[in-house]
Amino acid sequence: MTPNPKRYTVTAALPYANGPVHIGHLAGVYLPADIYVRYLRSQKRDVKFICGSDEHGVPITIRAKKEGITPQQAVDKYHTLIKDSFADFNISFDIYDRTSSEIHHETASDFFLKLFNEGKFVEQTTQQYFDEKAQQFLADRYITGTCPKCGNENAYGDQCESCGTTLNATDLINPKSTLSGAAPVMRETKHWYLPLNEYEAWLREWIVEGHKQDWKPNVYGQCKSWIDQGLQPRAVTRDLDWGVPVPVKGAEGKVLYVWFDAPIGYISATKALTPDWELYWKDKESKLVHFIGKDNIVFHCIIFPSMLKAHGDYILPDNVPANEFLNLEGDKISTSRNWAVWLHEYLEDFKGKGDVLRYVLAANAPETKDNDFTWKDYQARNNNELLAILGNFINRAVVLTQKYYEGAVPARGPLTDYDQEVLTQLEKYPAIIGELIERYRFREALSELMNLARLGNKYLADTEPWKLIKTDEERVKTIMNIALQISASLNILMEPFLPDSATKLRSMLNMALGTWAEAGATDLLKTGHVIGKPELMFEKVEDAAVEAQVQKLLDTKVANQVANAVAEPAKEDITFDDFTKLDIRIGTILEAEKVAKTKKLLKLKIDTGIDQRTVVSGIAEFFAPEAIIGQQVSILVNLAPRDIKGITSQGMILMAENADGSLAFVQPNKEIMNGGKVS
Ligand code: B3M
Ligand code: ZN
Repeated sequence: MTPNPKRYTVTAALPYANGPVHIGHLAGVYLPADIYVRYLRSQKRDVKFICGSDEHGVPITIRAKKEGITPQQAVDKYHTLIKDSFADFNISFDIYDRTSSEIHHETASDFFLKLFNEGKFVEQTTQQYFDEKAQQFLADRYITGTCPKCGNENAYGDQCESCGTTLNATDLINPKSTLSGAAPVMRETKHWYLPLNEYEAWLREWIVEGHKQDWKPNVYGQCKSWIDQGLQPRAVTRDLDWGVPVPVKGAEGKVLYVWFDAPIGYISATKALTPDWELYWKDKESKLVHFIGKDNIVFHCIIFPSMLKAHGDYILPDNVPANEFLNLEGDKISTSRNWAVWLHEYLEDFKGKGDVLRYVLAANAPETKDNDFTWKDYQARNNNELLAILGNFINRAVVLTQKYYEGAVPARGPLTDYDQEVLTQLEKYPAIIGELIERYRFREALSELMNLARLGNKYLADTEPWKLIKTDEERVKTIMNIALQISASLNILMEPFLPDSATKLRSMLNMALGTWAEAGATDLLKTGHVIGKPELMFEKVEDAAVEAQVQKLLDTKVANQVANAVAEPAKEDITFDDFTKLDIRIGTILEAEKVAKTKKLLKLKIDTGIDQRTVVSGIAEFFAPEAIIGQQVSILVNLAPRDIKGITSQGMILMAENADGSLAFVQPNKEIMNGGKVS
């Protein structure tokens, strides 16, 4: 491996402060970044872990408009929510800043000015879409239309989320303003462009030739295809009233494009963190790593590096280990459809189980392809892996040590070949896991960590100290010593993945957090050291808990169906006389029971005011018989009697049907006499 750099600057994409964060964010960006950083810290490397809220741009103004609040109120609300969620999941940023801060406005403004003064931008007056109804220029995100590449009818003016193509608003077929719905018109406006075409040759050399080996194939491939298609000048300013004002004359009413200012946010946040910030951004011996999701690749690999290059003072990213997307129960995670597991909601339902989600998301991380999160898998990984392998091993080691030696680590005697083999394997794990982490292969790293726990489990299962204690006490001392050494190493090696559980384990072992270099040692716990009391590291996740989560998602699906449902067109006209033939009355349900051997039918006895009669109705899936007795309903009383399952049904109850097929009674909104006419 290449020699270690002097220091690391690790950034995680700045989430838009326009909504809470969900498991897709965690799995794709923040968790891998956190594992990497915790590992580096354990290696005693000099690292700064930088993040914050992205508080500018159209995503914010759209959200604010939707909630009827100001953009400032929106970012204040979501910045706090997001920041707290990250803290709750132990994402260990050195700073979680925000781009509305003064330092950031100043830094972004200065950055722009330097490039402006050095003539690094081209100025262009172009025709841009303008909404005459709303009297404003339309940002790309305020325009939707049909994608020219794939035909998706809801593509945005900057990107088609269906096929991933980056677009210009003018590429869209049948553009529409999302502000007013109107078809936008063209108007003249002046903007500044970063001529990416001038950086093409350099980008080709730096990425296509320079990073073929060490960047992930998905990242490298996207970059190469961008560069191969030929780069165009890209506007870095916008007509918008929210953001960092363009700091030059004649630019009133214009702000920096959010993708120009946001990555500079990494620099401003570092400035806010430490007076030594320049070391982390300008010294060639610093290694800059950007953790992002795949939709941010072009901005971090092409545009931001070109900005840094144009500026001239800054280092470039050494790697951009972008992940693919995480789906949820087979469907794309979507904020607008509420198809997500929100981090703050998860912790309400699974108190103290942050590590379980970290584990499941890391074990199933979308590193090389899109992956799917399911609650069934969540339960299985908790019960069959965390609990049955890791938890079980630690528990046995600690409980038996307490039981046999009152917690004092016993001395090892002579080693068998098996003991020796286990210790040799133990010594290898820190390097195996560490190397995988350094290559951004967190899923495999975690699986190696579990293999170490498996090794411990198997060792105890093979040697059976609980049986041997009756016949060979000396031998048991050696076995337990070795089991404890494995536990102590596990503690160090699991900390990047499972920080809360590592803390618990440290109190069980009564030890301080060691460094990565100490892990794998065969005498991490000295003979005679007294360990602490056993605690349960993981609990079983019961069926009911995950079923409730699945139900929550099903409810969301129904709510979406209802929200998006389109009513059926009206039937053919009838005459008033036709209508008056229907004799509809209000009645009261007196009795209700299920019709035997059917799923859908209820037999009802109804007081119609005229008589008491029997009606068979297909509503059993939606109503429990006992729950509807006494309810008033509308009943068509002059429908000719029919035989249903051997019962004569006299009339029909009127029901209203929802988008998901569920039913409700058509009821009067105050009590009406039985027999009251409906007309
Ligand atoms: N806020 C996009 C996103 O949240 C954007 C990232 C900025 S990183 C400088 O996906
Ligand atoms: Zn498309």
